[in-house]
Amino acid sequence: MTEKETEERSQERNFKNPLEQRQISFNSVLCIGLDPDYSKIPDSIMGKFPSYEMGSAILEFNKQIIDATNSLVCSYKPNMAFYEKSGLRVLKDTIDYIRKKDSLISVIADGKRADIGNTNIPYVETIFDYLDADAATINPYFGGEAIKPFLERKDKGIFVLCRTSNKGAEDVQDLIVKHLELGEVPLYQVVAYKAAYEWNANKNICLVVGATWPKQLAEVRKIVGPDMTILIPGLGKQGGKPEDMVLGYNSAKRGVIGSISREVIFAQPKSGESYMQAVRKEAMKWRDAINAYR
Ligand code: OMP
Repeated sequence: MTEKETEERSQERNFKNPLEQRQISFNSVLCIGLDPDYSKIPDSIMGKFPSYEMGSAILEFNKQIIDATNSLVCSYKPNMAFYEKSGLRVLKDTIDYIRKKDSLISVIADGKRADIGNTNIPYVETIFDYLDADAATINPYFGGEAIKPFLERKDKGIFVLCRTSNKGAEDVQDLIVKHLELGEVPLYQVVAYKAAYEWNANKNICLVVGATWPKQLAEVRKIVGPDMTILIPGLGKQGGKPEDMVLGYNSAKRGVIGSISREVIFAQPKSGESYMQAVRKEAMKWRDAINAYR
C-alpha cells in the first residue's frame, strides 16, 4: 500500500472505534479463537470432504462456528498456526466471511510476529493487506525497532505479548531487571511500560496478558493506565476464569478482550443437541459469565 492509501484507510477504519462500538452495542467483550485443529473437526463436517481437501473442511468448520457465534462476540482471533499447513487462503476466506456478517467485528491475526526489517515486510503485508486483519499479535523480544513496521499501520491494533498465559511464562518474563522509572521489576512490567510510554506514538498498541495470571494483570493495568486495551487469552482449557479478568478492566468496565478457543469451538454436544448448538451455548455461557463480573 502507498502512504496515501494507508492514511486514507486509517481514516476509514481504525481498530479501537469499531471494537468499542461493537463491545457496547452487543454487550460483549468475548473473543472466540478460531483455532481449527484439523483432528478435532466434527465428523458431520469431515464426512463432506475428502482428506486432500483439508482447507475446505477447515473453512466450512469456521463458517459454521461464525454463524453460530457472531452475535455473541466483539472479535475473532484466528491463530495463524492452524492455517499454515492448509494455506493462508483458508484464513483469508474466513476473514471475508466475518466481514460479511458485521464489519464491526474485529479480527486479530494471532501470529506473534516481529523480526528484522526485511522479514517484517512480508509479515506486515500478509496480515494487513492480503488477509485484511484489523490487528496482529506481536512478540516484543526483538525490541521497539522490530515492531515499528507494524505500529506504522496506524489503523491497526498491535497486540504486544506482555505476560503470556502459559506456566513457563515466568522463565523469562519474570526475570528481575533494573529500570530507571520502575526500579527493580520483572521484565514483563518493563514491556508494559515501554509499550505504553515509549513505543505508542500512534496510540495503536494493545497488550496481551493471560487470564491465568490475575495479579500480573492488575500490575499491568496499573502501569499502562485506563486507555490501553488488554487481550486476555487463557480462559477455559488453560484454567482462566471470568473473575480472573476483573483486575484488567478499566473504570468503564471495559478495556479488555477475553479470548477463548478450544473450550468453545470444540464444545461437547449433549444428547439431542447439534454440534453447533453446543458451540453457541458454550459461547453464550462465557459471554454471560464474563458480563456477570462487569
Ligand atoms: P485456548 O487455550 O484453546 O483457549 O487457546 C488459546 C489461544 O490464545 C491460542 O491460540 C494461543 O496461542 C493464544 N494465546 C495464549 O494461549 N496465551 C497467550 O499468552 C497469548 C496468546 C495469544 O497471543 O493469543
